[in-house]
Parts: sequence; C-alpha cells; structure tokens
Amino acid sequence: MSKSWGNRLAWLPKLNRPVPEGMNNPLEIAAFEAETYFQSGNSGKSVFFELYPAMKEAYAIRKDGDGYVISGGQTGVLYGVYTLIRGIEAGETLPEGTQKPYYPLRMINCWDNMDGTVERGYAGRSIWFENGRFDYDPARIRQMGRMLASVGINVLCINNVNVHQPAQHLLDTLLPEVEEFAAILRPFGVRLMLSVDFSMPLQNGLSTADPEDVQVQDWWKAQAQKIWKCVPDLAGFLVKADSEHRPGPNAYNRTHAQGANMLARAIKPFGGVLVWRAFVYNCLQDWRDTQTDRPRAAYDLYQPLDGCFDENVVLQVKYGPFDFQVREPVSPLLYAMPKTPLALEFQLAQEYTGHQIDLFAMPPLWREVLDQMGKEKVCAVAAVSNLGRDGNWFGHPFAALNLFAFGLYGWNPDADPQKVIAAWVRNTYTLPASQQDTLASVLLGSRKTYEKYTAPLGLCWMVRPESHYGPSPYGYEFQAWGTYNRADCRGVGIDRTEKGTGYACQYPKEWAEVFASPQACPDELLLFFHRLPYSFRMKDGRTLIQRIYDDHFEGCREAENMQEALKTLSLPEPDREEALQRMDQQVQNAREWRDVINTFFRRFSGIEDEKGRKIYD
Ligand code: GCW
Repeated sequence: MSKSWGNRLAWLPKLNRPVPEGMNNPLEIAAFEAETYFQSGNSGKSVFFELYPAMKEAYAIRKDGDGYVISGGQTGVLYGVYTLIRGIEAGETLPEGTQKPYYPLRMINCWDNMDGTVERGYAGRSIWFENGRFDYDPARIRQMGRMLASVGINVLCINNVNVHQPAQHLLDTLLPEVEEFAAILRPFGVRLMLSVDFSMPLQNGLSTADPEDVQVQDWWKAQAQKIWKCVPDLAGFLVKADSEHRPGPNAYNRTHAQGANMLARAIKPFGGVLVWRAFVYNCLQDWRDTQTDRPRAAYDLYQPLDGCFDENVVLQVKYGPFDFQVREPVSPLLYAMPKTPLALEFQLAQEYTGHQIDLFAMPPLWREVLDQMGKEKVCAVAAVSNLGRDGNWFGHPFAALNLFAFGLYGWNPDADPQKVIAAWVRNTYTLPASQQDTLASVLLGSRKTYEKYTAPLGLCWMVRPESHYGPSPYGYEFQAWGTYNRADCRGVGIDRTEKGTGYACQYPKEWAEVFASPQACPDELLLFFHRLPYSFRMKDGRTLIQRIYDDHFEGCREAENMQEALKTLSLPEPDREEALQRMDQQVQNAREWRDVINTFFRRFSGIEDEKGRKIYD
C-alpha cells in the first residue's frame, strides 16, 4: 500500500480544493474548477460560459480579451474547462472549433468484487466495495469523478465481469445504494454500468435462463423496469457469457446473438446499451491437441453472427486475439463485423504488462492497434480499470498516465503518443523542462523495453501462471488455457498460416499475406505466426536466437538506464520514493526475465551468444 496522498487528484494538482459536497450541477462545478485554477497562479483570467444544451458533451473554447469563453452542453462546458486547464498546463495551443468525442461511449470496466478485492487489481482494494457491500468515502468518489471528467470518460462499470455473489444484488436489493453512488458521479458526466450474470433468473426462482423462454424474457423486462426506475440514467449492462466458466446461452443451445438480444430488448425501452464481451474460447484445451488454436476462437464464433445483433448491442472485443499480451496482432474480429457495433477493449490494469510495478506506458501500443485496424471499425472504447484504494489511486504514481491517456484517445483516436505522454507529465508535475523531457522519454520507451526483456517476438504467455508477473517460459505449456509456445531443440512458435492452424487466414487479404510470410511478417510478431528454427535469418541478418539474446540483454540494460534517469528527477514526495522503489523491483524483474529466457533458449538451441555475454547454464 502506497503512502497516502489523502484525496489528492492524480493529475492537475493545482485543482487543490475538493469539489464541495452538494455541488451537483456540471456548470457550477465548471465555474468552481475555473475559479480554483485561475486563482492559483494564473490570476487575471476570467472564464465565461455559454450554455447550448443540445451540444451535450461538445464544446468550443475561444479567447476573449484576457479570458476565455466556453460554449457547450452541460457536460461539454465542464469538459471544456478541463481541456482549457490541461492545455495551459501542457503548454499547448487551444483546440480550434467545436470539440466532440470521436467515440460516444468511453467506458472504464472495473473488476471490483463486493468483498473488496479487485480481480487483477494492482492498486489496492476496491474504492467502493468492502465486506459484501458499498463502503466508500464520498469525497474520494467525487475526486474520481473529477479525474474521469477531466479526460472525458463517461461510463464506469462498477463490478467485475466475473459476477460473484452478492453482486447480483446490485440489480435488486442494493439498487438504492447504486443510485446513491450514481448520484455522486452524475454531475461529472459519468454514468454507471453494471455487470450482470446471465444465469440470474435461476437464482430467482426460475427453472431456466434460456433466452428464448418467455418467462425468462419477462423476468428480465421486469427487472429492467425496476432498475431504471431507481437509476434512470444507467448506461446499460456488461456481460461475460460462456467464457471461463461463466454461464451463457450455450447451455440452452442458443447463439450469443440470441443471448445478447434477449437482454438488449429488455433494456431498450430505457435507452440501455448491452455490452457483450467477445472474449470466448475453450479454456479446457488439451495441450496434445494441436488443431484447436485459441486465437481463432472469437472470430470462429462471432463472425458468422455479424448482422444478427440488435442495434443496442455492442460487442466488446479485446485488441488482440489472446488476452492483453505485450504484443499481439490486432484481433481479426475487428475487421470482420461490419454490421455489428463494436467496442475496442484495452486493459489499463497491467495484468501482463508489469503489475503497475514495471513501467508500461500504453499509448504507443494503442497507436499501433488503432492504426492497424482503422479507428472507424469500432463505435466505443472500453478499458479495464487500474484504479484502487491506494493513496495515489494507481499503485505506481506513473500508472495514472494510462487512465489519463485512455480518456484522450476516446476523444481523439489519432492522438500522438509522444504528445499525450508529454501532456500527462506536464499536467502532473512541475519540473524543469529538461526533467519533463527525461520523464516523458522514459515513459515513451517503456513499452518497447518491457517487450524486449519478456516473451520474445510475439510469442506471448511466458509469464508465471496465475500471478502473471515474472518469467516462466514453460509455465503455461502443459496447461488447459490454449497458451503454448511449443519450444524444443528444433525451434519455437506455432505455424498459424494456412499450412498450420489457419489463424492468419482470418484477416483481410492484405494482412493475411503479410502475416503468412516469415519474410514479410513484422519481426515483433514473427513467433506469433510462425514456427521457426533458431538459425532463421531475420530481416537485419541476425539469427532468430541471436535476436532473442540481444533483445534480452538490451531490454535489461534499458531498464537499468531508466532507473538512472529517474534518479535524476526532482519529483515531489511520496512519488519520488515510490517510483524509485518500484523501479528497483522492475530492474530485478528485468534481470530475472533476461536470465531465465536466455537460459531457456540456450538449453534448447545449444547455440552460444555470439557476443559471449553471460548466459547461465
Ligand atoms: O485476462 C483474463 C484475466 C481474468 C479476466 C479475464 C477476462 C475478469 O486473467 O482475470 O477475468 O481475462 O477478461 O474476462
């Protein structure tokens, strides 16, 4: 647990007065924020508002003499104030013209359980659940609302997609408390969403949860009526069905479209959106089975259903076909569902990317994903939360960057990672310019560094099973999760081309061709698509094995360099101490990865490092 910052915001420390309890109007909050900011060191500026309710989340900012005029909808004006302050802090020019979010739904998915634990949470316990009930400090929830609004995030799903009891009661007996919680976030333009359990009718006296059963349909309709009566602006439901032992329509021989549409129809009269996750695969695979290939699963299941979903269903697809790995190709499903509204799912929680101990700034990864798939393929973005009860909200003070950046990408999916990272640094710390640049460049390179010292070239799944931190190259090899590298003395990787599992054929032709050829395939995805001998020649002339050794030595050296760079920064406490302490753990982790991976591959390949560096026996 990190030292407490009290209820400080994670960025924009100049907004140092908490929004008072009872201030429930976005315009009033906007005025309060402007006053707080312009009084603290930027005096003399006045900010006027022009309200155009029809503009909703949109806004425009113009200079007016010595001050500014912000015109927009209720929430738009609030967003406008935050954009103005962020822009001044970052030294950016004001955005010109009317600003609208590119994606109407910008969702944070919290995997919070009601016992207070957070699945894959690395920032402490849940901020709002404990002991099977709501338990929170309203002032902290208001601070969270501010943070979300300050980067334009508008939906918060508050409970784990793996719905564990008593979370079902969020939909019945706990509804008044859901509304109390919703009311705190409402003025900040944040609407709640709830994860629901598909089998809920079974726990409520029905003998089936079959989506084609009229009683089941009526039960959900009645439920929806009660729910929206209590929380009139609930954004909708999020569902994980038939995945990792969660119940779903399969049990009744129904398709995912039938399952999703039944729920969507129940909530449609209230404007609810049904977000249905596409993270479905066989998690009871036999490692001896080389035909079943987990990355194929989502496409095989959902692509034939394109066009079968109701209009208020959003199919939420993880960016890669596996599971938030450091490097995966973009999920082929994102190209294959033109008639279905899709949401792109990211994971801010660093489950596979360093547990908010190792630095992993995500914007470069998102940039690649959005560029490869085309931003218009989806109508919404979602991200698994990295928030927790820790004093600094994120465990690592720099992990705040990922939530900040996610919000900005929801508005502008063309954003440049370098600019977004620089903006976060400047919005968070007052440092000499050269130190700001140092921190920004450490963050910008952090994903590449992490990638170099962990699983090589798109191989995935070399983490320790269960915890997903630290190396275990054969840890997943004989397990049921469909996560194999099949390394042996002849080579490594799985052939996913036409001659192999055929996964590469799920892509549109231009990508299928690139991925099908080891010569054309980008180096960083080589071992995702191909099984290759250690002597394979890479584009730059190195052998595959030499590239693996080089990357691991380099990645670890880069982590050591990052540590040296961070030591030179005059960050405020407790951030400095926390960042350096975590950096120390990261360096140890990087050394462990380097040595384990290099030894693993040398043992199999029998090939020495050309440069004679230390590889253990
Ligand atoms: O990455 C996996 C995680 C599970 C998670 C699942 C999912 C919520 O290991 O903890 O469950 O993904 O996305 O549903």
